[in-house]
Amino acid sequence: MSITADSITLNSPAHHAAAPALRPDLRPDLRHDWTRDEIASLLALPFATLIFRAASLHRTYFDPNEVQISTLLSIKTGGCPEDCGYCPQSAHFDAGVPANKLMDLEPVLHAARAARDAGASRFCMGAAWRSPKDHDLDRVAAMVAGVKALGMETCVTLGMLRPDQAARLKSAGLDYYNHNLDTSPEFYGEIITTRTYQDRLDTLAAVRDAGISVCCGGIIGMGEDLDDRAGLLASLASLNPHPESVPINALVRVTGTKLDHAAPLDPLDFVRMIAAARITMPASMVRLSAGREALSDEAQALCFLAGANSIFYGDTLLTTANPAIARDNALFDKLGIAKQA
Ligand code: SAM
Ligand code: DTB
Ligand code: SF4
Repeated sequence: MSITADSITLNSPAHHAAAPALRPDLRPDLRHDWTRDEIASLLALPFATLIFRAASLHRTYFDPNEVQISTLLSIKTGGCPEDCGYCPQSAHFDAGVPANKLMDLEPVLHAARAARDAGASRFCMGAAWRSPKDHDLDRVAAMVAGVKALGMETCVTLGMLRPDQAARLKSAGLDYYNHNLDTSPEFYGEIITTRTYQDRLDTLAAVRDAGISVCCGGIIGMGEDLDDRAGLLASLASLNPHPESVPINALVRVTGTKLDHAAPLDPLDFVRMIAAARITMPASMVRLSAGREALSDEAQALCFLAGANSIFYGDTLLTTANPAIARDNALFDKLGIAKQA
């Protein structure tokens, strides 16, 4: 059975329920040939049509009333040599974030246990590095093994990786590596000059080749246009397989960074980006990441409707504010959302 909405043909839940034996990579919704123009057209659809289409696909792949709770910990904060224009941890800006050393193992495991006890099933550790030094990687590998032993899904984001470093993390039990493309290839140079788009793609290939799941997304609200947003999604969806996890961040404007004065993002454009990510990568986790602190409950509800199925939970992301746990719990209660086990 198919439904036609404004000339777009949808596969209904009934259609998918009738074909459970299809391999995920053979399912008709999983395309790797999305063009930028097609995605720009998606982003510009009438809002109700876009959300309907995204929500319909969402429920063919996921329980729409379940959201995964992740907790982030900055295991090495500040003093980063890269010049990412959005980032308070870059040493190129004075955003009041002091440079710290890599944390010891025990406090990291303590934080992971606390996150697990608060309901998180995924623990993501971030380090403000261009790329990890091998002796630091051994210490991070011990953290990964320790968090994994607590029964949590593990993710780290450490900058650029060589293939042998990815293999080292895989053998420690790492589930996901986060490394974002951030924006379109064309707009990228406006934001970052110290590493190239191709550097990022090379790291993603090393992660994929090591057998680690890929977590890769980007940021909107940096002054990019709709075409750049489409270009980011086209780059992500061209990866084969799709990243299993796609964080969509709204810029958190931090005083002292290059993008401090970027124009504010319309929350409905954030919802549109979530919806287009869901449509172009329907089987991936779409993570409603940085920027939730500035979103109303109503805007977040629209993001969940549009296909977001993961949030970061806890008062801080890496260095910036995130909604308080009590507010998130109240929102989940109001919406009837369950935390994914
Ligand atoms: N240093 C590593 C790297 O960039 O490869 C990992 C940590 S980095 C902080 C992880 C991601 O956080 C960035 O790729 C970016 O997408 C996001 N991010 C950083 N600062 C942000 C901000 N102010 N607003 C929104 N997202 C941000
Ligand atoms: C991602 O895409 N967003 C998270 C996670 N990956 C590591 C990080 C957001 C960081 C926001 C800025 C900060 O708190 O420093
Ligand atoms: Fe460094 Fe990552 Fe921040 Fe870029 S985003 S400055 S690489 S910590």
